[in-house]
Amino acid sequence: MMPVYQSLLDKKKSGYKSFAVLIDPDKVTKDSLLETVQLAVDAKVDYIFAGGSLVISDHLDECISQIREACSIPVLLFPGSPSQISKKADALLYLSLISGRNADYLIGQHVISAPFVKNSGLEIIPTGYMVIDGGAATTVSYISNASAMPADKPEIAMCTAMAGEMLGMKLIYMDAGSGAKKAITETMINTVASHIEVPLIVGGGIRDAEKAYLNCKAGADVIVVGNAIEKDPSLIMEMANAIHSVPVKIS
Ligand code: 1GP
Repeated sequence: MMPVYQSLLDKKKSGYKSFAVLIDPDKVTKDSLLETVQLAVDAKVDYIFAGGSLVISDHLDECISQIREACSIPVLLFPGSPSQISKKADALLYLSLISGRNADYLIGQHVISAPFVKNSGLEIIPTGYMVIDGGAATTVSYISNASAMPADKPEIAMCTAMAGEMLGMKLIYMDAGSGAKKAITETMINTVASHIEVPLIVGGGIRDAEKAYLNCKAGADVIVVGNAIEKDPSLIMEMANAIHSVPVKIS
C-alpha cells in the first residue's frame, strides 16, 4: 500500500477531496462496526480514523483488526493519549495541540511515549491539531486543559496553522470537537487553507452532506465525520458522494 501521507499529498495536488469516517472504539459493537465498514467500502470512503479523546474500553487493537480484515481502507490512529496507539493501524496522526498552551499536549505526552511510538512501525504523520470553539464544552478541551480557539477569529487560526507548518507539521487538523454544536465556518477554513501548503483536515459537528461539500469548496482536503454517521449510517454514502463530487484539477 502507498504510504498514507503520500496518498494525501497526491490527492491534494489533484484537488481530490477525501472523506474520513471516524470510529470511536467505545461506541461500536462488532456487528455495528462491520456494518459501518461495509457502508464505507460501498461509498468509497478514503480513510478510517480510529480513536477519540477518551477510549474507555480496551478493544482498540481488536477493533482495528476487524476493520483491516473487512476492508483495505487505510486506518489512521487519531489518539487522545499515548495509550491509544495500536500497531495494527496503517498510520498515526501524531498530534500536537498547537491551538492550546498546555505543554503536555504540545510535547510532553510525545516525550513520554517516543520510544514506543518510534518502535511501533507505524507511519508517523506529524499533525498540527487545532481545536476551534464549537459552541459547547467538548471532551478534548476539558481533557487537554487547553482553551479552544475563538470561532470568529480566522486570523488566529491562520497564524497558528502557518506556524505549525513552518515548525514542520505535515498536516493541519482543524476540529470543532466531537459532536460540536457549530461546525467550523467556511470563512475560517478558507483563510487557513489559502495560507498553508500541507493538506488540511476538517472535522467536528459536520452533520450533512451540504456542509461537507461547502467545507471542501472552502479548501478542506479531508472531511472527518463521526457522530452524525453513528446516528444515521446512511449519511456515509450521501456525504461521500458530495465530497467526491468536488471537481479535480485538470493538469
Ligand atoms: C472529532 O473531528 C471529529 O474529533 C469528528 O467530529 O464526531 O462531531 O463528527 P464529529
